[in-house]
Amino acid sequence: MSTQTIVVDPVTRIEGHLRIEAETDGNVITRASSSGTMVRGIEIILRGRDPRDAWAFAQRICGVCTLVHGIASVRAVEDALKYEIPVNAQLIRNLMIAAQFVHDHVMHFYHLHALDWVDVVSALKADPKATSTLAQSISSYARSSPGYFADVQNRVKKLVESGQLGIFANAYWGHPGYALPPEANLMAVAHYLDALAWQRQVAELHTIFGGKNPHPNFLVGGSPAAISVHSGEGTGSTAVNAVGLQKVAEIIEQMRMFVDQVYVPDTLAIASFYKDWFKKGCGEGTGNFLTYGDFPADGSADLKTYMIPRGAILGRDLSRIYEVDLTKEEDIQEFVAHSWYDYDGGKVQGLHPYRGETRLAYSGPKPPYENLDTSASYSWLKSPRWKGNAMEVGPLARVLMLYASGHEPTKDLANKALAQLDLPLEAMYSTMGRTAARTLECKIFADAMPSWYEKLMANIKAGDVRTFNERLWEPSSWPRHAQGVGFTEAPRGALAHWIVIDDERISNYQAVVPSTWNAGPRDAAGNEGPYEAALKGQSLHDPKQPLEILRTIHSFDPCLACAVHVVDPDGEELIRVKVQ
Ligand code: NFE
Ligand code: MG
Repeated sequence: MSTQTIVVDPVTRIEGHLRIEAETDGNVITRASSSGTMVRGIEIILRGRDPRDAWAFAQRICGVCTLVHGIASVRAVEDALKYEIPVNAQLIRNLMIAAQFVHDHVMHFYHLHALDWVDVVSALKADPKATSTLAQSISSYARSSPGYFADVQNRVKKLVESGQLGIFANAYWGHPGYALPPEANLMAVAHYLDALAWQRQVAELHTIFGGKNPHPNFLVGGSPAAISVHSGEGTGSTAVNAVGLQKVAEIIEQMRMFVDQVYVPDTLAIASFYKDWFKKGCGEGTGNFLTYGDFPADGSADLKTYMIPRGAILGRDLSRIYEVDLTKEEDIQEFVAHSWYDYDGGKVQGLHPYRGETRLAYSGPKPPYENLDTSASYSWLKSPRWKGNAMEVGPLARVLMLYASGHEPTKDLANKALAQLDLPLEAMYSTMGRTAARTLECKIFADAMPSWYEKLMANIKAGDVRTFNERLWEPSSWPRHAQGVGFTEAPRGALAHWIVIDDERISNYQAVVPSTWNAGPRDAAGNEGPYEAALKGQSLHDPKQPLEILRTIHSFDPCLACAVHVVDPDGEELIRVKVQ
């Protein structure tokens, strides 16, 4: 058998810069390596600042998961300063986080992942009338007439004839791995375009509660906009009024309509043509899953009230959920054995984020180069581990955690979807399982939004319009030293920020991000990260057109902008904090 190394660099239709190297024996991947090739410098500028401002900087880590770093940041400060928030603020945060999920997941499916499964060029061969019949057989979505699909087809035809494919450029069109009939391809392309318009409208939910999107505003201790149902619309009023609240209800309905009538049926339809991608050996990661939890039922910090539970699953064993403690020194650690960093105590140890160090040690190849030296360091990502295990975070982890903990809506939806596709639960441990889990949780979170909205409205009607806790807003009342962790479930998985505050200022700040968990390199013990594990054993139809690599990597929805750490170009130590 011939061996070779396939390089995909940059992986496109993601956020940030990712390189995949896959060593193959014949057409089968025997060893894969995931490398974050970009550096950023946000965490460092947080040092010395007022902790109440941290969210505004941290949020700029990424423009895709546009609010999650803001949420993690304000929660970290609130945890450090023992700062409770009013129930209305929690409900508003739930709505904003859920809106981020729905927006982000739909965009990922259509705009970043769909073209791995949908052949745009084949859509030109579709019969618009047959496409309409197909669309109407799977959904009641209004935009499904033959004329509508003929219109879309003409638009795509013009693009292809112009030779400038624009948003559809650069894919392996015509690859035999594409299995959809032309009509299904045309339907999906139409929904790709619809999703573009839809996402622009629904992003407005963030602007109502947070002033803008991307990067809505936040506030340590609550929600930034006051609620005043009687305040007027337009200039001079920054409060959320009755018109804004009514708009929120409409957006929730718009979100649910698109998820129910477009995203869910499209996922099921596409998945039914790609059942091979549910099989063992097709994209399973490490078999270990981690969630931090999110969506508190009320203002309390009691994890038992959270809709998404916290926990760890090891080795696919859903009968046992391990407890996860974000503050325990030995539980969550980041390793740098194969990262372009060093630690004060050497490269082999792991450090808990409260003691995290970010210290450049670049000894990689200088461009132009052929290959990474994967026996040494090969990524700007660290390798986070939970009790030494490489954990997958994200939609699949959450759906399994909800399923394993007996969440009825999840069990019901998952069982129905699997029955429709005639697949066992084990099929979820795969590339298509991960993609289907994203759709499934999107529906679960969208469906939960009306109950949070109704609670908020009931509080307002009962006269409780409190959105902010003013206690502790005076820094002189803070303890001299405090530390805390703020966590959330971001679209790509468990996210936490750890903050250390000394004398009213930030003395250390560490973010361990979902894509770092999933895309990180091997650790000191040689354990692969989830991307690396997921690619191993995959066979490629044509190593020159590694569509299969894109399918599996995209199923994780990579965001390398989030995942990389901070460097100082002079190689100086940037952050060192001693635990008390
Ligand atoms: Ni930049 Fe992010 C999400 C975070 S990624 S997209 O979701 O946090 O790892
Ligand atoms: Mg970090």
